[in-house]
Amino acid sequence: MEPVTIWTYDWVPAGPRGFVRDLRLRWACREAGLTYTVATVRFEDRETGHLDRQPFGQVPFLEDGEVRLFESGAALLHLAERSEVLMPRDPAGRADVLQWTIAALNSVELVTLPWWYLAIRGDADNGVTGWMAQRLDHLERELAQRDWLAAGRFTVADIVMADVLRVKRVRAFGSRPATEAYVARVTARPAFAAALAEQMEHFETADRARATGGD
Ligand SMILES: N[C@@H](CCC(=O)N[C@@H](CS)C(=O)NCC(=O)O)C(=O)O
Repeated sequence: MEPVTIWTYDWVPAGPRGFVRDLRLRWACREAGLTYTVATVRFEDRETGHLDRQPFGQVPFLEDGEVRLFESGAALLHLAERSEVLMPRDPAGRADVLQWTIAALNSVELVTLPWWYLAIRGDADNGVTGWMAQRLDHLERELAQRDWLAAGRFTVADIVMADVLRVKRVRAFGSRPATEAYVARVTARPAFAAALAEQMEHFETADRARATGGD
């Protein structure tokens, strides 16, 4: 099988390193044993340089033969179609994975992202806090009942949910032991550690190239 291509930025400032969402795709490919190459667009050109591939000028996006996908969730579900490791094939298990993947993005990240955005601007006690706490409390109740989110085993839904929840600041208030254990369990997977190390190395290599005028 041809490798898929994961697109990310050539470089980003230190802050977002380790959290750029190409990590989700690297992680999924590693879990599934899918080979991939990484291609880059210039960070400085993000508003203009690749709008044909990502209409919001963001990363990641994915190429798999004729298939081109933006949105990390869409790209992950595409990878899950390629490997049963990421999503079971029985209708009930598949449906469970789909609903929890969308829930991670559209019910949890939908709230954690604006909260985080306000918090890093010094407004941690903002109007979104109660909303986020409520969402995390509901999730805590779910996670207290099982080790993995969907289909009774690790799936792509865990990649997205753990990636959303591993932002420490988001979990820094309230006591949610099942959520803590869940994030620790999912991020203890070797494929996560390898994807994280690879992303850090990618941007450190870019630092070195820029320092020597290689950009
Ligand atoms: N919903 C999108 C969000 C993508 C996103 O926020 N990407 C960040 C990097 S992790 C980005 O490109 N930020 C730069 C920008 O928004 O200009 C997805 O999941 O793919």
